[in-house]
Amino acid sequence: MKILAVGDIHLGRTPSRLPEVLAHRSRDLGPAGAWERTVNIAIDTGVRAVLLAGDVVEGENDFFEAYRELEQGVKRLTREGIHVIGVAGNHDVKVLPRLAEHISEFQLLGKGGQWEPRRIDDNADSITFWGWSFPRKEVRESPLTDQSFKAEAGINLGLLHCDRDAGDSPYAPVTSRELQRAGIDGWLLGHIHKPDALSAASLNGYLGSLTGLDRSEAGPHGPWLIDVSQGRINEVVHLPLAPLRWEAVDVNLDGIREPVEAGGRVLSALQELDRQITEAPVAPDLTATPDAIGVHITLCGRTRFTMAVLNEVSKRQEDIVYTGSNARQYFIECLSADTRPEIDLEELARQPTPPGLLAKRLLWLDEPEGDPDRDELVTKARLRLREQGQMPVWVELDAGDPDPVEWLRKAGLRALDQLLAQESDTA
Ligand SMILES: [Mn+2]
Repeated sequence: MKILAVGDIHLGRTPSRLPEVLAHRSRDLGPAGAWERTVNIAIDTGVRAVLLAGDVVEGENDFFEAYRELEQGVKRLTREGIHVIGVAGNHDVKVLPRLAEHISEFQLLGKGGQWEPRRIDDNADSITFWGWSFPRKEVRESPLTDQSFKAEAGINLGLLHCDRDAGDSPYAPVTSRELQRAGIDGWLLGHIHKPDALSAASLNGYLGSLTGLDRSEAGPHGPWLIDVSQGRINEVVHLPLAPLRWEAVDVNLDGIREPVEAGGRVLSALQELDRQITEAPVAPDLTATPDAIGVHITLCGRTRFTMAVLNEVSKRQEDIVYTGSNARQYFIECLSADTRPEIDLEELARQPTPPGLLAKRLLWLDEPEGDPDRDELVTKARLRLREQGQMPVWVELDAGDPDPVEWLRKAGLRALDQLLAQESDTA
């Protein structure tokens, strides 16, 4: 018996930062498109049930859109005899139960924070799903405290939206230990969008968002195909079918002689990425690759053309920069630089010029902690960064203290680049 387990979908969310040329495909490239593909693959592979681990819907305001998308999928699945079973997460605590009232085929488990089992079986096997839904937006106590499962015959799996090992969290905090000691065969978890490495030997963890919602959710995303036979979990396969994927790529500019050469380097990096995506192992007979890739390019290596290349490449940010196999379209979602100057810092540091003084300070950064020059520079920077970080406009971000050494190095190298470019302009 096969089932398909789906993490956070967030219907209603549209992919941000799509380039102009892809804007008309925002539905198909976003959560709704990923859900449609999930339904297709569930039908094609003949699963018995599709499981939704909460945050199916982005929020209250997305009722109508979510209704349209969810209903369509649920109807198609149930027509094929496929169960659709879900729990509510913190995002859809109210909206998912309301949708369930209108889509009678959708089976919401664990309403009001009460654990509830649902058993499905075929001639040979049976699986019991134990589900718990968020009763309110914030739940500060573990849903597993005082909970014991009377495991049924066959396989027993938990379906839960929760914050694992996150301490004092308002989103149903649980510990790995609680999950392990629950006495069931596995856990299909929602909430954290980065998928765990699930396997037949260890089916206990986060399914990950169905599609990466922004560049912080890079890499393969999609549902998990789980095969149960002869009373055991036989196979667990991640199907990276999200139509849009985010990837980070380093483009090394070592040795380019003029800025236009960077174009070839970008292209080679994207070709290599496309090869990896195409060749990544997926279950046989299943096509599950993305249509579009939003790339975060970081320029690296030693070069004196960083600024020129940034300017040149950023002009292409609204275009498709490369079309890979299966007409897969690549666009540059974000561009940053972590390059080093071509020049010899040691030699430059001996010169009594502004670039020389800057080079000297960059070299101090490479010294170990305890070096007086290095420590003084870093301490000053830390204070200045903290001052900035406490300004009302940034406080909300709650991003913690940045690493002063990294900031100094990046800012210093960039300034050095510009200083040297000015010198060569006037020379
Ligand atoms: Mn979520």
